[in-house]
Amino acid sequence: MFEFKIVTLFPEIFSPFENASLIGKAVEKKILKFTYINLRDYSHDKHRSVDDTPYGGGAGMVIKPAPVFEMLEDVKDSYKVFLTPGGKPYTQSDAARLASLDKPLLLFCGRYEGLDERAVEEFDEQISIGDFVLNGGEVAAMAVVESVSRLLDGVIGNMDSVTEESFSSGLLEYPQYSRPEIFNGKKVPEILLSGNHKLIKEWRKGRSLLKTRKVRPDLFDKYEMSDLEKKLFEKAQKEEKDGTA
Ligand code: 6GU
Repeated sequence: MFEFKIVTLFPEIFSPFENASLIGKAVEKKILKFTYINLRDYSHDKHRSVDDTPYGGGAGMVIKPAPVFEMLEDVKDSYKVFLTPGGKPYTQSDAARLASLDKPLLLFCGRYEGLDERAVEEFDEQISIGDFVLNGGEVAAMAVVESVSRLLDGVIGNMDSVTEESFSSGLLEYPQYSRPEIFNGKKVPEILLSGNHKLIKEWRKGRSLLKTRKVRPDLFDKYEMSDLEKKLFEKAQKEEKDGTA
């Protein structure tokens, strides 16, 4: 059983997420477990406050170190992640690494303008889910939970769909089609109807490379193409140019 310990001032945000779809089923099957920790339970003043104004001035409020240190005393068994836009950009390989942890994964959702640096230093790592700012770490925590969960045995029916998808290969996924064969005058690429699995696989690789270069040149530049892949990429480029794609 994989356990997520979520530290948040808003545990109610997670309830529909935890109960719906594949995550909900995985909880029922006891593959996943969620524990919620409300930082306010570690505040001792009458207003249950966990934040204060920043030293040096400036806008907003900062989460104080004391409740965080006290909370961390209760979760010494966990791998501790602080979710913050100031963290390291999260990738699929981080998801794979976290999914192989042999201890609970604690996700600390920041709120306000930040967290006292002395508390930040207590975490094993800091993660950001992208170059934009959220009001708090809760939505980021859900992104981490979902990306980690689906790599655990038994959460997703067909593990092939995990290994074939975008990023596990370093490329974006090829385009997919389903019935009908012609929709709004647009036809499904002929090759996909051929039943020739080798050619289909090659066509998909070509499209995958083409899409990655167009949408994510950063990923494309990092990817090392084999000789066959170079040919498939050139073929896809030509087909696109000729309008036979
Ligand atoms: Cl992890 N937290 C917040 N508040 N904003 C973010 C983020 C995290 N990742 C991207 N933006």
